[in-house]
Amino acid sequence: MELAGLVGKPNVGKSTLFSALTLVDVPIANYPFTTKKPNRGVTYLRFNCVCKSLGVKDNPKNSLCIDGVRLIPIQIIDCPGIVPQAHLGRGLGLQFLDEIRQASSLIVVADASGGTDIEGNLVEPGTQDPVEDVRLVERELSEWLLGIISKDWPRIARAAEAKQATLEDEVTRIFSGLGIEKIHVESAINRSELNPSHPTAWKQDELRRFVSELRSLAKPLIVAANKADMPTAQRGIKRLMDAGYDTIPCSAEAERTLRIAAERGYIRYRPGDKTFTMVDESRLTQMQRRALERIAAFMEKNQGTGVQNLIDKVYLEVLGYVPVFPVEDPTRLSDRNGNVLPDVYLLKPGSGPRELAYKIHTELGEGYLYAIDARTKLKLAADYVLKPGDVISIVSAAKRGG
Ligand SMILES: Nc1nc2c(ncn2[C@@H]2O[C@H](COP(=O)(O)OP(=O)(O)OP(=O)(O)O)[C@@H](O)[C@H]2O)c(=O)[nH]1
Ligand SMILES: [Mg+2]
Repeated sequence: MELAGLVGKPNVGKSTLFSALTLVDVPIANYPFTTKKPNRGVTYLRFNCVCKSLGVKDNPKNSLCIDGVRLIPIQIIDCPGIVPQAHLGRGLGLQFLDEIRQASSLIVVADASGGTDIEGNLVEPGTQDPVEDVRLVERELSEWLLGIISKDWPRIARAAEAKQATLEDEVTRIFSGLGIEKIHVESAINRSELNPSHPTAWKQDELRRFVSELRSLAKPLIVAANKADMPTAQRGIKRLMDAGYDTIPCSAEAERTLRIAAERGYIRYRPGDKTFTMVDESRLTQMQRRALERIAAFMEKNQGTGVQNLIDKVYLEVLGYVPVFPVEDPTRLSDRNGNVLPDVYLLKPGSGPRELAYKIHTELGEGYLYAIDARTKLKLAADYVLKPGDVISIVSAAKRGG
């Protein structure tokens, strides 16, 4: 399962967003450091299922398909707040970042309304620049990486110069648990314009520049411009977009209210809907009714709350992951137990059927022979690149898989 990390300065709404996405109840309050330890939960990415276009009548098994929309589970972690100098132990430090080492996406939650200072204290809305919320996280993440590499740097640099190992391999090894790949390391060396054959001469600031390039290549940040329901948020959203960040406006609070109200049967609302409908207004207090009216007005302007959109966009648009349906039997589109379209896998852009095979099972990958497109029943070319919604049957020496 892919893992998404929610990070950001305190009091921006990370836990509200987490709770909206997972319906896990966690403490939420309007002061910094409400969250002391990371919270884990599961949310769902929505992808139009292939069942309709393939004329599948049975409801697909295993992962949920509701009205033709497939729900792909994503694990999500809500982190404690990050303040300036957190890498030196300020606030709650940065140790909790160990929990999101494997994250395939880092979502920086920013307060687009500009109503909290850099430490997360409440200020007059519109007075804080949300771009600073993101810069803070970029700086602290780089310092965190710098801390990891610094310990081993003298040894790595000497070994590389003595040609006992290559610099790229050693750096990749140090960061291996972080999903940083050799290609990222190579590009970061190029971009930071440092001499790879003389790393012992790199100064601390140059090493910092290198890891900061590495961070932006290997761990691209996506910005959730939260509190978009506030009147001052429009300017903040524009600032974030103008600064070049992948920015998705949202109101975590509105989404959380709606999901809870839907769960209790007050309204009809499915995550991602552009609007909601009342079921039984008489059960609501006047305050609840007013709150829902405000949310309805915001959703009309914003085409929804933006929260479900955030998760879908992060994986399918910004990171460009490819949902693929493996099947064992290309005719019946099923696994060996007869479950139709049993699973969906998210693959990195550019992946081929062999990567899919490895993702299903190492053995299947190792014995990989070829793959069949279940739509055409034809064998795929060896260099075939998977597309969203492909239905693939793997033929392997280990077993025929899906
Ligand atoms: N207007 C508005 N307020 C929000 C929204 N999301 C969260 N808040 C409010 O922001 C405050 C902080 O919310 P939390 O979810 O606790 O923030 P956090 O980022 O997890 O904070 P820490 O755990 O302290 O780092 C609370 O008062 C929330 O009600 C939103 O979308 N709109
Ligand atoms: Mg929190």
